[in-house]
Amino acid sequence: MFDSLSDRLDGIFSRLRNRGKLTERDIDEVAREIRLALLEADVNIKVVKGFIARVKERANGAEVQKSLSPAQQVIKIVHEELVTTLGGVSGKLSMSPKPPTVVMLCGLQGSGKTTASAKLARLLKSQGLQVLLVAADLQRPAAVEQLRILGERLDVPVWSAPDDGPKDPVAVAKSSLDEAARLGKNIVIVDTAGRLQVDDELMGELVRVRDAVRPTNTLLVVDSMTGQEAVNVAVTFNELVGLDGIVLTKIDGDARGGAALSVKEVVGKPILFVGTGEQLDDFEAFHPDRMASRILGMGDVLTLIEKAEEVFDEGVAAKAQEQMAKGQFTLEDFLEQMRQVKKMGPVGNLLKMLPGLPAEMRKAELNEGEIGRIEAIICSMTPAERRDPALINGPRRVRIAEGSGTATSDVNALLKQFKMVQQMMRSMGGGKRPKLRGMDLSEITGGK
Ligand SMILES: Nc1nc2c(ncn2[C@@H]2O[C@H](COP(=O)(O)OP(=O)(O)OP(=O)(O)O)[C@@H](O)[C@H]2O)c(=O)[nH]1
Ligand SMILES: [Mg+2]
Repeated sequence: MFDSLSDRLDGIFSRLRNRGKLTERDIDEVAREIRLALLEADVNIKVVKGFIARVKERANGAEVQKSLSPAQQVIKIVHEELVTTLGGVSGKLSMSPKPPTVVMLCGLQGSGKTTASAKLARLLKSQGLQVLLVAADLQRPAAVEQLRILGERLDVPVWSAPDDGPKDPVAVAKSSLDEAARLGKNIVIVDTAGRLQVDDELMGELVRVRDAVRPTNTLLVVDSMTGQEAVNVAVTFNELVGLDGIVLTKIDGDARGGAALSVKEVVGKPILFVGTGEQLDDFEAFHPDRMASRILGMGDVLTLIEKAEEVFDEGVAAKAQEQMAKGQFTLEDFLEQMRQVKKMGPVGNLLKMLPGLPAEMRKAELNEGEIGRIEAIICSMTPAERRDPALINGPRRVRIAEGSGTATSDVNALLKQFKMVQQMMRSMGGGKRPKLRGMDLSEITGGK
């Protein structure tokens, strides 16, 4: 996700790391490189200009902290400005004081509206809400069926036009409110038709559907792969239909980041959710601070923990969090987590969020087989070795490799990887704050 931007920034910052004090010229140079990186990521030019001006001003300014190295200061500033650019604070769905809360999803054809409707239904249902899905896309013949299938998988009812009746999306939308009342649903999610181009007919229909259901939240679904163009679309939709927020989809692909980084500033509406894959649970509330950390390649411990908690044994998760905070994360905990992660199915997404993973590793898709290998290696260690990997000298490495049917280089790689994760966790858990929540960047980079 946003890999090329991450790599560029990583390169810029790693060159900075070896520097002592930064002169104004150094800062100019860094600013120029960041500017290029953002432009290449297809970020809106105005957004880039404002961003760079703020970074430069702050980096040259008086807010120099003695506790941070010059590179850390710049990274901290860039991180904070990224957070601001991404929207500052995490947005939320508005809940109607008088249920049902209606969420209408609109957007261009293929942007991911139907998928996002179902994913949102799943998320809200998992939070204990009673959801009704509404198939108000009567343009594409298979659209209703697509939503019906998704609803069935989620065990969420889908309201649609009668098979033999008139195909009127406004009527479907309107009657869905009665159906929600009848079924006692407190959330209504309306999936609407898309078009290839923003056209008057679509907008007219959308406005009529909107007026029929009076949404508590009108969300625009934006394909992040379309880059800055997506932002222009958002401006038009906002003018014509009125938006409350954005759902950014397909950020798991090789999107460059332009849409994510431009949309809040250009349209003035926050990103509320992101689609991170094709599966129904590949969907998250959007947190600007976490996204900024991910772009800067700092991993995303919070999302990882949150996601893990959905699936993890609560006991195991609580223990891991406690261990991390105390800086006592051992290979045994690592193994336990691996096993939990394995339970979660496709793991590439999750592992990429682990902090401290070098860029190349974040990119590598870890598959079940690799996890199996890691598991075999850890299982071939004695309990003492798992608790204290420093014990694992050359001969022990050979023994472990033999025991697990792997190569010594695999064992070495795992130990190195674990050590980095452990160091990262230590530097976050250290200090006075026992909790991971509320950490700031200086705590992440401070240990380095
Ligand atoms: N990788 C990935 N694919 C996604 C994501 N969201 C949607 N898709 C895929 O994008 C394609 C289009 O998704 P839909 O939900 O049908 O899009 P839509 O906006 O409803 O399309 P129309 O109704 O035809 O306008 C499907 O193949 C989805 O599986 C995502 O977050 N990541
Ligand atoms: Mg659709």
